[in-house]
Amino acid sequence: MNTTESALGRLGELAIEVPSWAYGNSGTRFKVFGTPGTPRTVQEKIADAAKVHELTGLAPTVALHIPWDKVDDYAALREYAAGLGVGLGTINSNTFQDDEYKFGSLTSSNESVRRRAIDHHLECIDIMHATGSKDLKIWLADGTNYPGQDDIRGRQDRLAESLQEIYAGLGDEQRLVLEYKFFEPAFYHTDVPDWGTSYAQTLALGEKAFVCLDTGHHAPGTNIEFIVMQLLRLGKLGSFDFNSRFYADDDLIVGAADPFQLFRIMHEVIRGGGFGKSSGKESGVALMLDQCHNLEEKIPGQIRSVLNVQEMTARALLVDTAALSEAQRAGDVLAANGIFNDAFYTDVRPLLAEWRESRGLPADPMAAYKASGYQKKINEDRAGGQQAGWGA
Ligand code: PSV
Ligand code: MN
Repeated sequence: MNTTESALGRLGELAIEVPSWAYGNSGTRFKVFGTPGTPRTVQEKIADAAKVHELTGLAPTVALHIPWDKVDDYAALREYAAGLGVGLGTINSNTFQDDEYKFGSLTSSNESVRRRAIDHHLECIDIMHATGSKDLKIWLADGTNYPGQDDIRGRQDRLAESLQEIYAGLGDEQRLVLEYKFFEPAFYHTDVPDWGTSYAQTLALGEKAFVCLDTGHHAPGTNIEFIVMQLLRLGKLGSFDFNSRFYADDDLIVGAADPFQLFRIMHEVIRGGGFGKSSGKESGVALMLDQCHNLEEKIPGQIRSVLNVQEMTARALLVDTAALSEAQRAGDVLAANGIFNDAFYTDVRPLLAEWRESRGLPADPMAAYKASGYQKKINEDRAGGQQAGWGA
């Protein structure tokens, strides 16, 4: 086995979680476009996600968003998903769409609003027991728009208290991941703006609490792979929300805007023990997509996304780490940079096509989807009813 083959051998460990909301309609605050074939129910979203997994072998689980994906019987939903060959993954809470949360949720100074937000999370944990989900993902829209609008320290203290109560409700195998975002919908301050705040809050909670890094939630120019390295070093990187951005939180296809950044991130993930299995144990870092397909078709948009992650993971696996360390130790700046870039510039697409075929998958999943007739079928079958939308 040559070095390329043995490095790429680890590719089988790659598993990417897809978000149910990527299959629904989405848009901007200006317009949400409807599209033929869009799911009307969570079952139809799961069926679309299962198609992505069937053609790529990369997306074995689907994340749900509550209440968007609320059903009466979660055990039945789990069985339905299993029947299609996928599992139910992360449960995302939602405290950003009810009028009550206008001034905050887990940080609110209004005790009944804060109670409502905590109870919503406890309900999410109950759902996780029925779905078999491991992670509760919390992203808060909490923040203020104007200096002086509220007591930012008091809000931080209430956040800590609320999180403690939610954390206490977790089962032994369950985890809480706290996502940070530096702006939007609040524009002056947000209550969990950065990895430092998420780290401090999750550290105070305990070993079942981790940070979620959404690649679209940083100021332009931020060195995201540095944050990845640091959180792995501290043992607090729980999950990713992958997407790409040109300007703000654009939620575009991961790897579309800056494949080199995705490569650099995957390099740190692999190096820091955040990839796949080491000594038979899962790394504990969940790779999830958090994207919206406003203009492009949604299912091929998701297929392209998981393939992009696979491609950059393959390139990152090809970094000659021994040669890189040697060049680094020797202080040979250009040699080290050259070794790093050699891996990035390697065209792994033919190898990946072979890799897929050897596993009974289509060599070209995008083409296989086009040829499958699935889109035509759902366009016809899903006439009528209320199409699922991002909800805003
Ligand atoms: C917020 O921008 C966010 O990244 C959170 O993960 C939400 O749950 C998700 O987007 C909704 O699309
Ligand atoms: Mn996110």
